[in-house]
Amino acid sequence: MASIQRKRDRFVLHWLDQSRSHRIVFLLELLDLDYEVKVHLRHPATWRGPKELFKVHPLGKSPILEIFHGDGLAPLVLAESGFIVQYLIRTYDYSELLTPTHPREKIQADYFMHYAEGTLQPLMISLLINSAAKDVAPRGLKSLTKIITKGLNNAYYYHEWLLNMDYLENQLAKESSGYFVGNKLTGADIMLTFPVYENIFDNEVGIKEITGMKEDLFKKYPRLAAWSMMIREHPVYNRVTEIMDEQLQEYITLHAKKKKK
Ligand SMILES: N[C@@H](CCC(=O)N[C@@H](CS)C(=O)NCC(=O)O)C(=O)O
Repeated sequence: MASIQRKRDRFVLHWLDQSRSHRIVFLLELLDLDYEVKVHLRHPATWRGPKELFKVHPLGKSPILEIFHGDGLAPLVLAESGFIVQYLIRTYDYSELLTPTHPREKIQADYFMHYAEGTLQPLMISLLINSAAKDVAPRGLKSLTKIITKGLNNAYYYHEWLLNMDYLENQLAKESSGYFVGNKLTGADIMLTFPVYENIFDNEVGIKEITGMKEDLFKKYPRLAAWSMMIREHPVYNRVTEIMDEQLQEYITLHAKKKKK
């Protein structure tokens, strides 16, 4: 009975361009759920999200997922990617498409869903902020800022990032299936699409710039590279990229027309 009711649930995803929210569309498509995407755009200069996001959640971040249960009540509003992914898989993965069968693998998949935002992503953000510090430093202090932030990165963040890259490469070697947990795509892979595929392997020039890494990423981490290519070529991931490119274009055209009026 409960699952029949859940099948009627409708979802509204607050999606921001070039953000973590892409992986939620990937999951909604994989689970074949009845969803709609509300497009939000970053401010071109500050790169921050728009104030409309604050109307949906007090932190004004994306992704935010609204779940309508068709009972006339206010929607359930979920934030935090890892939590959203875990909740959607636990509640709506009726055919266990993304749910590991072995209890230990379920725990391991849950761990990686938290690890992606709890450990890996903050390191990436710190590296990014340090590399951007010189751009906001006053003229005359740019070189000094660069020396200081490079020092911080080499003493901590870059070292930690390398430790995490080795950890993830070894995890893929241990599983030997091409996936992070067990022998199929799970929430772990979905959560890692953003930091590993989007931020690193689909951004080779950018990641070299923010980390200062000289080696060839694809040679140093062949398993992570192969996993990233598997994500890039995944038919549903591809479809989601096409859907979102289209929606983004529609949104831009509509807003350009509104501005002209
Ligand atoms: N840990 C949160 C982070 C959310 C977050 O920082 N989202 C970014 C997009 S990737 C955002 O909304 N940035 C816009 C802003 O901070 O103004 C999650 O995983 O959902």
